[in-house]
Amino acid sequence: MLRITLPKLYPITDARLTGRSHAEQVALFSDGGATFIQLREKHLAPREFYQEAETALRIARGLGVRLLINDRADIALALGADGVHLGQDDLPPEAARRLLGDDAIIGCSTHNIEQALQAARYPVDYIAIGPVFPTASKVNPDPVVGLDGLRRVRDGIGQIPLVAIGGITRENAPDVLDAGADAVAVISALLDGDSREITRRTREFFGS
Ligand code: TZP
Ligand code: MG
Repeated sequence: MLRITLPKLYPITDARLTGRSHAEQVALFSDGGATFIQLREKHLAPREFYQEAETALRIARGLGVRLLINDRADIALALGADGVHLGQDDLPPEAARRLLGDDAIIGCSTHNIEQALQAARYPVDYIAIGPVFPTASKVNPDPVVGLDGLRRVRDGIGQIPLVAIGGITRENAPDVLDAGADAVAVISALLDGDSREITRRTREFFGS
């Protein structure tokens, strides 16, 4: 496992929301200052996602961006991506660690304190908790955990980097960071408007 320091903003791609390729979204997020990005694709067949991710990874490498693949440790391994973000129904983190090795970044998505405490016993580099607030970007989201739930997770998992996700905006991000998140993962608050707008929204999360 790596000891990673997460940047405060962790943008996630969504091709349906924007109609833009994952590669283009990576370039726009990077223009806005992002250095750590997740490719999230819930609709394409694995082969098509693999091909899109290959292009996106080439762009990311040229920009000095670390790129994680949502759900698919196999695609992360085949591409040599920086890591994988695993949900509760994906490969167990120990199995993904065996596949990807010690240098890969493995994140684990959790939706309540019990899952977060369990994830803290796995070989993961960060834990994500959410939805912190209501979200429209996920099908059948779990109940919102709120800032109190986030604080409980922060207190429970020790030093493991914590990513908050779900309904996070530029306006509520400071409260989320105050509640103990090391980073905020964001989809819809970034992927709104034309390409200049996406870059501007990304930059604004960094406070400039
Ligand atoms: N997991 C929990 S909430 C969520 C995921 C993937 C969606 C976050 O998207 P948004 O648009 O930033 O609320
Ligand atoms: Mg998943």
